[in-house]
Amino acid sequence: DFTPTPADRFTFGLWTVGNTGRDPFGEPTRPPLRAPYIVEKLAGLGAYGVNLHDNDLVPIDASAAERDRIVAEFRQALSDHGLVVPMATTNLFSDPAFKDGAFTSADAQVRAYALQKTMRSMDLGAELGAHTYVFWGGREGTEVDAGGKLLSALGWFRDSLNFLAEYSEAQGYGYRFALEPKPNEPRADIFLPTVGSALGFIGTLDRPDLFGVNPEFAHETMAGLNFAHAVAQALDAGKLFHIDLNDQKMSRFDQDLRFGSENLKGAFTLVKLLEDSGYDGPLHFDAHALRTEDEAGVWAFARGCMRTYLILKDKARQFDADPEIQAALAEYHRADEELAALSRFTPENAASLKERTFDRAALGRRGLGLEHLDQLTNDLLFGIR
Ligand code: GCO
Ligand code: MN
Ligand code: MN
Ligand code: MN
Repeated sequence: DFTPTPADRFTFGLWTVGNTGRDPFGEPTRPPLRAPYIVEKLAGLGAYGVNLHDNDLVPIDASAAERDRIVAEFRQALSDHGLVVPMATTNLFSDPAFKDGAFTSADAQVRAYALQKTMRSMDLGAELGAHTYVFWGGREGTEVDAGGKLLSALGWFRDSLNFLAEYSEAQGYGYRFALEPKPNEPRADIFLPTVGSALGFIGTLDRPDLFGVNPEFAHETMAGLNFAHAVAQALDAGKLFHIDLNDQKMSRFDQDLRFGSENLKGAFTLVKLLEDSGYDGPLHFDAHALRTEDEAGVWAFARGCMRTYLILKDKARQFDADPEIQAALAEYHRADEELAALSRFTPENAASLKERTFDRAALGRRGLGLEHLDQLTNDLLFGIR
């Protein structure tokens, strides 16, 4: 009946269900929720885990004693309700000190402070049992490119990530790091704006094996890109370390909509891709309830994210079992053993392929049946198959 259990690996951030509905134009519409209460509620809904930024839990100016008390209370709630913390991350965007970036600030003091804050946050994450550490560089970008940091910024970013990877190894934390790209918001132009950019950058790090990506549905969509294609590229590279699920209208402000609420077919494609790929990491919802909602609406939002995923997962199973859909797929994919063999390079194969005759006109005439297949997919999603 599409009720989630921890085996489904659904996670939420403290900042997601804890979102108070504040936006650039308006005050909060909901009171803040305490972290232990969020843990209790998420566990009750069947989630697997909860993720956090350092300051979602511990205020930036907390004393050491306060920090320890807050963390102890949170750990107690986790163990009482059986929730885990698979991922942790740093808030390097809220404090005014980070207004021009953290690792890519033009100010060496800010860059060093960002390293210090991240090391402390990594300590916290490790204490809570996190194995994945996310870097979302929300403030790592520019409005004024006359500031001249384009060539330096990526180097500063690289040095910081190299430092933090060494720190993790030296401490024995064993983190896997996931870079989360976003094209804009809050900065006009954020560095490493897409999954492809992040994958390219990872190859320039000292320990590329420790780094992967945390793609987000909304972020590629804001850039006008196809999210499933980006995820497929990350999977192909063995770099899908984490994923942020939500929804978004193209080319708009960052909406963080309930998963599947806007682009249902895109969500289906994604779920099918994830399930087919064997991805076994957490399925994290980085989204929040609409500003119009009260607390009941927040839990309706959280239930809806998980329910939609499970329904689409079931649709993916139906898709694979549907004879008419499978026949359409078999029509579309035409394999040829002999040509496959010939396409493995040897000088003889190359010579033979160069001489081969192809019926180009017939290739061009062949209909692929994709209109039919797509409508079958729609019918399946409409629930009439
Ligand atoms: C956003 C981002 C963030 C990050 C978070 C964890 O658009 O605000 O998606 O929510 O995911 O900071 O890294
Ligand atoms: Mn986002
Ligand atoms: Mn967002
Ligand atoms: Mn995110």
